[in-house]
Amino acid sequence: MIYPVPQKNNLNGNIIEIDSIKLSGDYTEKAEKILASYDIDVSDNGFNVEIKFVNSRKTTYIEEICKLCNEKYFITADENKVLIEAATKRGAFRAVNTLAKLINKNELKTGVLEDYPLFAKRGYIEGFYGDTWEQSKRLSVMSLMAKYGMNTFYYAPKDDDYHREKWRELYPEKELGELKNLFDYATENELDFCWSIGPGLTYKYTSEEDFDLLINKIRNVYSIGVRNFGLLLDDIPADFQYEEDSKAFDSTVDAHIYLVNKTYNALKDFDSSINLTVCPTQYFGDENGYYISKFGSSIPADVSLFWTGAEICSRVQTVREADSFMRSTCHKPLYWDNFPVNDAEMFQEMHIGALIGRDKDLYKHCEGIISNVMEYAECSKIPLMTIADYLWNPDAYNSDKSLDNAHDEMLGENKDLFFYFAEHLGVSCLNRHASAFMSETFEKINFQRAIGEKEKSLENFRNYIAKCRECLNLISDTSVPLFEEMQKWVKKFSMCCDLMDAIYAVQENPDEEKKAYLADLLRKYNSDAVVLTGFCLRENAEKTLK
Ligand code: LTM
Repeated sequence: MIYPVPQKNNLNGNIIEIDSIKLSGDYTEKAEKILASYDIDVSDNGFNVEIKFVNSRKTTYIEEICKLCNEKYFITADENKVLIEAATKRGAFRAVNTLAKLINKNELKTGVLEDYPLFAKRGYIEGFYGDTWEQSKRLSVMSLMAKYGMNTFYYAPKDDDYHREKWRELYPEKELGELKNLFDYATENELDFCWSIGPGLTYKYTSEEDFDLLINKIRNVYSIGVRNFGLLLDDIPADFQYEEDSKAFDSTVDAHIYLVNKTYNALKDFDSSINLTVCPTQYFGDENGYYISKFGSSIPADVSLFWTGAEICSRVQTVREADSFMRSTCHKPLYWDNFPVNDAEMFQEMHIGALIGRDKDLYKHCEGIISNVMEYAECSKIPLMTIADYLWNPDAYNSDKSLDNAHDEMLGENKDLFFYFAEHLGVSCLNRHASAFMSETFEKINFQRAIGEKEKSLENFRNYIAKCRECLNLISDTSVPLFEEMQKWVKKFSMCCDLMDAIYAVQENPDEEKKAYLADLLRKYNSDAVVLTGFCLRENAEKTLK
C-alpha cells in the first residue's frame, strides 16, 4: 500500500519491474529531480514514462465535490509504457511522486490509477509557542509533506519576534533571505506559502501610522514573491489598550472587522491576486457567539477564516459544527487544528499518535485543515504523515495503518519497538487514555497474584519490563534526530522503568529494605508530578507497598 492512499487504484494487472526510467513529454526535468529523491534513476534505456499536460474534464473535475482541481492526475500503465496525464504542474508533481512510491514498493502494475485530493487546503502551520524550527528542519518537513500530498504551509511562529512582538519592524536582510529560501523551497515543492503577521499585542486600530507600518511590512514580504498572507488576531488582549480605540469602536470585534476590511482592500488594490487568511480573537468554542458571528459575516467572503473547533485543541471536528459555523459566519471554517502541537500546558505531552476524530466527509463542509505542529520538527513528521493521508483520502483513511506507514517511513526495521514506546506516550487532546500496554500488564499481573499465581505474574512483569528497557535502549541513541528530540520523554520513561524494577523487586521478595527503596523512589517521583503523568504506575507502586 502507498500513502496517501490513491482514490481509484486499478493498477491490478501484471507487476511491472523497473530498474530505471526513460522520460518523455512534458515536465521531464522536474520529474527527474523528483525520481532522484526516491533513488530512481533516469536513463535512455529505461522503462518508457511519458508525461502529458492534458486540460480536460477528465484531468480537472472532481465529482465528489463538484469542483475543478489542479491536482488531479491519471497513471495508465501497460507492459511497454507508463502514461501520466495531468492538467497542471501540481498534478504532474503528485503523479510522479505516486509513480515513484509504486516503483519503490514494487506495486506498479498494469492498469489505470485515477487520483485527486478531497480536502481543498491540506497543510500545516508553524504556529506554536516555543523555539522556532531551524531552517534545515523546516525544509525537511516541507519536502516530506509535499511527498505526502499537502499543498499549504503557514508561517506563523509565535516566537519569531518579527511575526508578533516586533511586528512593526521589517525583517533584517539575513532573516528576509531565509524567508525567501523557505518560500522558494515551498514553491518548488508545490506548497502554497502563507506568511502571517500577528500585530494584535500592541496594534492601535485608530492609528494610520500603525496601518501603514502593517501594509509596509506585508509589502516587504511580498517583495520576495509571497502572495498569501495571514492576519492573526489570536491570543491578544480582549480589551482595548488605547483610549482612542475604546472611544472610536463599540467593541473589539468592530475594531477587528475594520482592520481586516481595510487590510483586505489595501492588499487587493495593490495586487488582486493576493489571498488573505485571518484568525479571529474568538477562534474556538460557540460558533454562534456574538464575536465570531459578527466578525465572519462582516468580512469579505473570499477571506479565509481560521477556527480551531469546539475547543482550542479539539477532540473532534464534525460536519454539524462546520455547517453551523458556516451559517453563523458566512464562511466555511478553515481549521487551524491544534494537533499535534504540544506547547503551553501540554508541554509534558508528546503527540506522536495518528490523527483521529475528524468526520470523514468534513471536506465538503470546510475550506481545509491546517495542523499546528510541535516545537519538535522530527517528531511532528509522524502525526503529520497521518494527517496528510486523511486529508487526501478520508474515505480510505485507517489511522492504525497510516501510523504504521509513518513509523515505517521514519524508523524502518525499528518501527515495532518504537511503536511500543510511543504507545506509552499516547495522551493528547484526541486521546486521554493512559497506555493500554501498561495498564493491561498491571491488570493481568495483579490478577495473577490475587489468585496465587505469583510465578506467572512475575514472569509477565519481567517480560514487560524487559520490552520497555529494549525500547529505552533504542531511543537513547541521540544520533538519530527523531530520538534526540525525545530525550525528555526518554528520561521520563527511564524513571518509570526504574520504578517498575523496584515494584518487581518488592513483589518478588517483600523485605523491608526493598520496600523502603520503593517508598523512597515513589516519594522522589511524586515530588516531580509530571514523571508519572499518563501512566498508572503510582497506584501500582502504592498497592505493592501495602
Ligand atoms: O490556536 C490558536 C489559534 N492560537 C494559539 C496557538 O498559537 C497555540 O499553539 C495553541 C496551542 O497552545 N493555542 C493557541 O491558542
